[in-house]
Amino acid sequence: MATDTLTRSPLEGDASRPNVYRNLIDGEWLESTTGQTFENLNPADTRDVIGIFQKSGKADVEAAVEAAKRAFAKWRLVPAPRRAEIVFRAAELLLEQKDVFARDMTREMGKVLAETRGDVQEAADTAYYMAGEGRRLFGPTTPSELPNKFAMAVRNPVGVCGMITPWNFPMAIPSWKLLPAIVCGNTCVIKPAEDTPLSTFNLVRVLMDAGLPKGVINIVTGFGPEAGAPIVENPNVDAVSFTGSSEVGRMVGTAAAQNFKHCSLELGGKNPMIVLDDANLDLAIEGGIWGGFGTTGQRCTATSRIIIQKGIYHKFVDRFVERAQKLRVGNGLDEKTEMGPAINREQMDRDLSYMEIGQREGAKLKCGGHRLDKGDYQYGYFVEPTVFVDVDPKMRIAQEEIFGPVVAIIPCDGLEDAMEIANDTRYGLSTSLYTKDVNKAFAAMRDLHAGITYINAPTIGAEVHLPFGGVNQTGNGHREGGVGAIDFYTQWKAVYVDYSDRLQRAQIDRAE
Ligand code: UN1
Repeated sequence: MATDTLTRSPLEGDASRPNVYRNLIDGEWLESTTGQTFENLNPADTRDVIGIFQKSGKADVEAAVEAAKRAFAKWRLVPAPRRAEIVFRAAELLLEQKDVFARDMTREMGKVLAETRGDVQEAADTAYYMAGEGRRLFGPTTPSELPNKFAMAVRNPVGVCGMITPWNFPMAIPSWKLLPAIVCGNTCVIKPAEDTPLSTFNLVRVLMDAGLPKGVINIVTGFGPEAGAPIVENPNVDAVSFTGSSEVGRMVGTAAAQNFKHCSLELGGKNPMIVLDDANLDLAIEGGIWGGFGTTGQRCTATSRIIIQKGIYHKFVDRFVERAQKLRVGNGLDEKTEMGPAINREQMDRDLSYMEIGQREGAKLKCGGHRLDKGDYQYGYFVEPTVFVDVDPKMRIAQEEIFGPVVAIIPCDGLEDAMEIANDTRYGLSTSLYTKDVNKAFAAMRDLHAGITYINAPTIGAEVHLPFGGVNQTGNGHREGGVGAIDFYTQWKAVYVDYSDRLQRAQIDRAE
C-alpha cells in the first residue's frame, strides 16, 4: 500500500502497572476528551487488571466518524483485490500470534483457552474467506431490452460503518463485521464491549501491521449510552451493525431508522435441541453438554432447551446430569478447566436469579443452582452448571434468554410435538435434532423455524462461510458470514451503457 501505515502501539507504563489503551482515531492513539477511563478486569479473578481503557463520549465518536469519512474518499478507490491482500496478510499474522491473543482473551473474557483459540481461528477463517471475496464481489450482467445497450449491476461500498460488538466472541464477531466492510471499500468506527476491548485492539493492530491505512478502522472504547448511542445517531454513519440483546437491538434499530441507515441486528436466542428415541444417546449427551455449558452458556447460539422424547427421557436426564455435575469449573487459563466464569457480576446475578425463578415456577432443579465462591473461586464470578428437568415450555426459564449455564429439559411425545415446543419462542437463531431417521431429519430441516438447523450436532458451531442469523426477534433479517455480509456492506448500482448513438426510450421504443 502506498498510504500511511502504523505499526505500534497503544501501550504505556511498565510491567508492574496495567497498560493504558487509547482510542484509535485517524491512525493516532488518543486519550478520550472526557478525561475518564475504566478498568478491564479478569472475570475469573478480579484482582487481575488487564488494562485501562478510555471511557469515551460523543466528541470522541464524532472525531472517529470524521476520520472514517476522510479515509473513505481514498479507500473506496483502492482496488478490492488490493484491499483484500491486507486482510489475507492479517489472517497469517493472527494465526502466528494465536496463543498470545487466546491468552489475552481468556484473561478478559473468561472462556477456556481451547475456546479462545477457536475465537482467534474464527477471525482468521473470516479473514481468509473475505480476502477471497476481494477477487469476486460479483454482480450480474444481463441483456438489455434495447439493442446496442449494455446492462449490469455493480456493488459499491456503503460508506462509514458503525459497529457495536459483544463480549462473548470478542475477536470473531468484530471480524465478521470489520473484514467484509473493509474488503468492500467501507471505513469503520467500532465500539467493542466494555468487558472485552483488548481482543478488538489485537485484531485491529494486526490489520495495521498488515498494511491497513490510517482512518480505515477507528476504535472508540466505552459504554453503550455514552459511546455506542452517538455512533448510531451520527448522521455521517451510513450503516450500523449491532450484536447484543434484543432489548438494546430495538433501540439501535429505532435510532438507525431515523436517518435511514442500513442496520443489521444480531440478537438473542433460546435455542432448542430435540433428541428422539432413536438417537445416538452418547452423542446427544456430549452435544447437549457442549451446547449448553460451552462458553458458560454465553453464546446466542447456546443450547438452552433440550426437548426429549419420552422413551429415553429418564435415561438421558440421569446421564446428562451426571456429566454436568462433573464439569470442571475454574479459571480458563488452566488447560484442565471445562467451564469458566460468567463475564461480570451483573451476568452472574442474572444467572442466579433465573436459577431461583426456575424453582419458584415449579421446575425440578437436578443440579447446580448456586454461586461458587469458596477458595480460588472467591475472586471471580463463578456459578454451577445448572439443569432443570420436567420444565413446562411456557415457564420463563424455557422462554427467556438467560445467557448462562442453565439448561431446561422438556419432555415431548415425538417429533411433531417437539417442533411445536421448539418453535414456540420469540427468538429463532439455532435449532438441532438428534435422530437416525432421515425422513424426520428432512422434515425438521424444513419446519424448525430458525436461521440455523443442525442434525446430530448441538446448536453451536456455525462456520464463517455460511449465513449466520435468525428469524423473529433474533434479528431484522440480515445475515452475517458468507455472502450475506457482502450484501450488507455493499449497495447495488445499476449501470446502463447505450452504444446505439440514438435516443432509445425504455418501455416505449420496443425493438423488433
Ligand atoms: C454468538 O453466540 O454470538 O456458532 C456467536 C457459534 C459460534 C458463533 C456464536 N461460531 O456458536
